[in-house]
Amino acid sequence: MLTEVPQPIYLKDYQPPGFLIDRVDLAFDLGEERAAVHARLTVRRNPDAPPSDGALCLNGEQLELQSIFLDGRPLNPDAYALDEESLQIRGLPDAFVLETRVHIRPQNNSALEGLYKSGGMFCTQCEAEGFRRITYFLDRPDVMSRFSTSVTADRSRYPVLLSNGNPVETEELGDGRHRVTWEDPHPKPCYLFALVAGDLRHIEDTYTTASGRAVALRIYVEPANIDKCDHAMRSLKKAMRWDEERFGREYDLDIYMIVAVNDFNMGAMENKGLNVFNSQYVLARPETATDRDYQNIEGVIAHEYFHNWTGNRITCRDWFQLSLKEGLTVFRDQEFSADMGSRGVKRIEDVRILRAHQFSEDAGPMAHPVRPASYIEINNFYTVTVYNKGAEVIRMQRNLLGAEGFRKGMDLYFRRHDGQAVTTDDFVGCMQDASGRDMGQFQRWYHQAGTPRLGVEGRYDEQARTYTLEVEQNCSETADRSGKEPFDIPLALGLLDTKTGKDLPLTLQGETPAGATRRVLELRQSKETFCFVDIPDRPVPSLLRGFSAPVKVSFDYSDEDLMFLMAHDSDDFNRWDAAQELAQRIILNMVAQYRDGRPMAVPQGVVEAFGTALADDSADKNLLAEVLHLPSESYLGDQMETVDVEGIHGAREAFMNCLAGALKQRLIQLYREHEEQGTYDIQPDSIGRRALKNACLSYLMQLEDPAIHDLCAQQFHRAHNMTDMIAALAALASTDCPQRAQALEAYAEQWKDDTLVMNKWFAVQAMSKLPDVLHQVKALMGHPAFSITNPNKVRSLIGTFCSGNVSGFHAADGSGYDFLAGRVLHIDPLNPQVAARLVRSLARWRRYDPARREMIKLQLQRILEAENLSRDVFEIVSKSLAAA
Ligand code: 7ML
Ligand code: ZN
Repeated sequence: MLTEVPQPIYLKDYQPPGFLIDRVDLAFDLGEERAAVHARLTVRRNPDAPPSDGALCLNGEQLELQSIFLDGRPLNPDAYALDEESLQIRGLPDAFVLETRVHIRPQNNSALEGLYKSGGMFCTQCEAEGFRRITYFLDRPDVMSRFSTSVTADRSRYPVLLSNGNPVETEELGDGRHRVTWEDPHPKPCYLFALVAGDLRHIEDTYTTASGRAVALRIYVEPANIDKCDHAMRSLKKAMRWDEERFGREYDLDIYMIVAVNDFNMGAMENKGLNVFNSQYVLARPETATDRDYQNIEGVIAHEYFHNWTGNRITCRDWFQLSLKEGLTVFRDQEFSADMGSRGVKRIEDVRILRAHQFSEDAGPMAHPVRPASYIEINNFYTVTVYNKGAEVIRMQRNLLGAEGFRKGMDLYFRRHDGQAVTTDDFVGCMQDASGRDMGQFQRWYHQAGTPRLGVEGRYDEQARTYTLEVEQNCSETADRSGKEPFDIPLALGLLDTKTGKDLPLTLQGETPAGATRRVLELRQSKETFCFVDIPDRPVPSLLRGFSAPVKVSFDYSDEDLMFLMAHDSDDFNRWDAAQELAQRIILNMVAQYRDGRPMAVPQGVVEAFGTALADDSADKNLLAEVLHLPSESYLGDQMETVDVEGIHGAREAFMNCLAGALKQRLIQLYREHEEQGTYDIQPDSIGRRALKNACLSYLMQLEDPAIHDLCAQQFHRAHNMTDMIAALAALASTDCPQRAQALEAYAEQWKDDTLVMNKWFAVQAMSKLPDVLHQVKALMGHPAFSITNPNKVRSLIGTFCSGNVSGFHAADGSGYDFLAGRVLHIDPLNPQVAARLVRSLARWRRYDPARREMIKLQLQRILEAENLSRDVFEIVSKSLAAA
């Protein structure tokens, strides 16, 4: 906790470690009051270290040192020094064995970093710097060691004792206690260490690798959840097969274990051979989990599995390189999900997240490059920029090198760096060496923050039958002040013939025609010109197909151009994007009309364009549901000079209302045609049917029509799956009708014993559009199913309200801001990571009107004045207040 002003750590100060730790032998003795940890470290000086004072400085926090031995002898007290964060030892030989024994208090660990208790079980979370709360160690990823771990605990309370690698010994100790010893043959950084002890059941399966080795697969859960593991197991096997087929990567141990825990700060963790998961990314049955949950589970299981190669075997040199493993692994899990379901829909979902969260991060006070240059608290850098923009930066390399060149680069990366701790420069170096393409300029994507904007102009020359595109790139200054030189940008595009709606063959001046209708142009200069020949008429350009780079594009499309693209573009993504752009444009116009006291109007042609989209019976239902899913209020706000909270809410509601009213009959028809039939499955077509039906329902529920309220309540009460149940409940929760309270009560009664299902109940109420939502949220904090120490509960109720419910949170009286600041101050001493995530909702205060700006600023100042603020919250709040 904060004693002086926390100081940043800089990438430029990186030094290799002075010592290496080849072996670690850990012995845990788990008790009800405390745990004793014995560590035996086999240490030697690092031959590649720069000259230093020769002292060994081990990280350690909140440890009670009991004893310390050097080469078997107690260490003289004046040979070492202890402070709050470290243990320093002087006068050491070149190689030695250091033994420490410490006590720690997992029962009191509410920060959920290091060793802690979740319900009745012990578990660990060590990334990024949690291992230093377990024992004294060089807690940095470039120190890789062979681990053995013995765990001793009461047998009846903790029948299952797990750690990384393979079990090598089991002992009954006679006094009601038992011990299991594990050995991990693969050297690893300590952030991949894991331990689990508890009363757990598991399901088991086997996987035979491409080379014919059998791997035991186990998923461990609390006994009550044993019937919710099958989907996770199927997902794991699919991920293992996919990584063999697509990347030639096989699993490398005899056993792979996943444990689901209820108290977890993040989504999951890739500990070697022993993944620990937030239970919401493991447990699913049709009655308890939505289609989205099923997809998330498949994606997160894959993500953690893929880390075995991209993260564990090849790891990060330091935490500035976090995107080396995270950007790459997100890219891999996105590709996997695209192959498992619909590629076009997956791309839309991923870009929606990137635009809504990463573009907004880049434009605010927390902007940072994919490879940051400094940080105060590394936990604050597990961001959409490092993860999702990092994945886009990988995808661009594939777009530039082609699938084959990229695969060669990946093969080289695995060959060259297996077993090492490396940098993002090393990764790009492999892409360059394998392809021969100069990637020097491309590196700027890693080092410069900010979202480039492409200003595109098109000129048609009737005489010459040429179409010339001028592309100018710009990137505004960001809060981190990383300079802005032109980026190396792959721009995929096509040109549509206005007569036929078909793609034209693309030939650049001076080329021989090759017939390609989609091309990737490479932009390197701040201004580039491309001249296409043999173009029969003024075409409509389809720019940035598939979102080939994480940039914003401006082109002077007319409404008619957008409707044309919406109807004809051969690129699924751009067809959807044209609809989004059109809806955004109309809604923002309506905001201006509303502000000026004019009536809000939706052009008839726009209603018809959406009607035409809905009329197409052959359309992919998932894609159609995405078209109906309008840009969110917060994304619309990002597009304005100053966010107009009431205007955006009013305009977006009015736009939906207008479509719902005009297209009512068709929406009802589509709803009826896609009602539940037969048994539930998660085939893309079934998911699409539900997505489309529930999108129709949410439009229809805008109409304040009692018959539709009944229809919605009926769907709720008859639903056999959670997708349909929660869609109906969410619509009711925002509607002032008699069916609302009834449904909410019935749900709570049915699901009061299922903690994950109750999280959805909190979230739909936190999203309510009704005026007393904050009052409800406050009341729900007193509900027996709520807990302020459980991150999932806090995110479902408080997080959903503060980041998902724009008009509720930004209520004009500032009550939402006061509420959030109070919760942050309450949670920070318990769990700084969770508090720091929540407080981000206040970070972009300068975007609002003067009255809101002042109120948010006061709350930020109130937080900053608190005593003992964590570094986590301090960094976000101080940067929010500082950036101009
Ligand atoms: C991203 C994770 C963390 C933080 C998981 C924690 C992880 C670090 C961990 C995509 C899919 C699933 C989880 C996450 C995520 C934020 C997000 N190493 O594996 O990256
Ligand atoms: Zn990850």
